[in-house]
Amino acid sequence: MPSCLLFTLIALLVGESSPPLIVIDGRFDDWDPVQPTLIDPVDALGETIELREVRLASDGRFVHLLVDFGRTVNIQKLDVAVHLVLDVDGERSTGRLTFGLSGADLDIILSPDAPLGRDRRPGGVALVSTMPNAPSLNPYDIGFTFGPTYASRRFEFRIERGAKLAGIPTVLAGGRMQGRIVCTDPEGSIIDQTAVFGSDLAPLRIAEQTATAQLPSKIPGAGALRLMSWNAANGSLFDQPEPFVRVLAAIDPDVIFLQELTDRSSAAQLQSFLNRRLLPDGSNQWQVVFGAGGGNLRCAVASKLPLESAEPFELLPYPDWPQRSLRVAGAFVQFANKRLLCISVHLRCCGGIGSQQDFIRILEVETIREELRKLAESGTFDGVIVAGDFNLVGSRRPLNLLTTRLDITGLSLIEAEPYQLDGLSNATWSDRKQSFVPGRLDYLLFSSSTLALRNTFVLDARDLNPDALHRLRLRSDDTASVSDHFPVVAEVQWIPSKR
Ligand SMILES: [Ca+2]
Ligand SMILES: [Ca+2]
Ligand SMILES: [Ca+2]
Repeated sequence: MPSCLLFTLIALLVGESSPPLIVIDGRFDDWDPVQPTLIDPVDALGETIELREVRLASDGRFVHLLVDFGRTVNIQKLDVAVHLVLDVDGERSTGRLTFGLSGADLDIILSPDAPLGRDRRPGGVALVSTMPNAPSLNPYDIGFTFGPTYASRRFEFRIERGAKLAGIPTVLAGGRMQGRIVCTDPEGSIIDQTAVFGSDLAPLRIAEQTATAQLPSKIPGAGALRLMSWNAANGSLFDQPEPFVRVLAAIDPDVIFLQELTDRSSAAQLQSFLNRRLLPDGSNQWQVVFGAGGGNLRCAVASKLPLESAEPFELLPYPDWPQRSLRVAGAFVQFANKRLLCISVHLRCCGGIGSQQDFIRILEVETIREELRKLAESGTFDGVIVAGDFNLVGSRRPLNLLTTRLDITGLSLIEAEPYQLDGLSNATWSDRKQSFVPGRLDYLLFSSSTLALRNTFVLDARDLNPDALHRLRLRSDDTASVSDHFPVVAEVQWIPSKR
């Protein structure tokens, strides 16, 4: 056999046996090996959405789509609706003709229209059966998720294969599917639509779905610092303490950045809680800085290392809005003979790109940046961590302002890129009772000139294998049951200064 033919055969075999590993993280380099399924023409001039390129990739567990929407948008916050119409079994005999796709079984609606009688669009994602009088469905039932969570022109989507839903063939379980993407305005008129596309699917492999991950062990010694940021779900830390305590004990952080404590709590209460629950020897090492501002939602920084309040972040009013203050807390942590400035933040919730809420997030970040600049000029610290709930559901600008555009001499922040321990996504938020699907809201930024990032991950305890859960005395629903956010963990070390 000529060697070139042999190589072609090997390449074909390798290509077939190992579909590309698509990770839902809002980065698209994993799609490089995947050819476009179709390219839709530029034919929706002046509209919110201009459907362009679609790619599709399947593996034994998932079907993934990469869609170019032609404009920078938040796909759960559109003023039009996008229908991902699916014939989940590639059979015309099941389902029914929907938006010109015969045999369609499911319609995944991004930014669904307002319910009858209301004018407000709920936002998020709806999953609808094409069959009449079908029971209502939840997009979490088909593991539907996408990235990025912030505004983008392209989005990657994931659908889990094998879901059994009433009245619908088992979702994407066979060797073939068809789909069509259709965009409609509030009157139901079609703004843009792709051609019908079909695809053969990789063989289904969903037999063994047990979690396999370990919790990364802590770097030993006093030279590394383990940080953890967690949105405590409107004070449920104190209302439902057991799962929180088990998670805190398992992660064993040296510094905790908390958000969504309430104005009914205090530094003394949190300090006593951590010492009593995490240090049964009565050694009282935990100290707490509790944000004085932020109305009824408060941030805090806690550490077992020497801690003092970073005064400018105690109460940080909005510029030109002095009666309201940011949800923030800041503390200097003494670590390996240096001072680390730790800032816990909770930016304004909700609102897509260009919304008032997005404007407020940008204003909040500019305010924090200005205080950082002033502190950096006075030279009272050696490194910075900014961590918390950025609520990045509009533009990416709040993050950009603290990272690439941080124009402070000697101080540049970069984002840690933690993934869930199953390696499948970087989502930090999930709540099937809401209309929004899992996404990344939480970020941890560090000053890269003085700090080295050694390890970072998002903990969804459902990813841990049974042995790890047992050893850590964790339950698999401990993170998901107490908060809609997952803890974000990172370990840092000082970079030795060159002399
Ligand atoms: Ca990706
Ligand atoms: Ca188009
Ligand atoms: Ca069908």
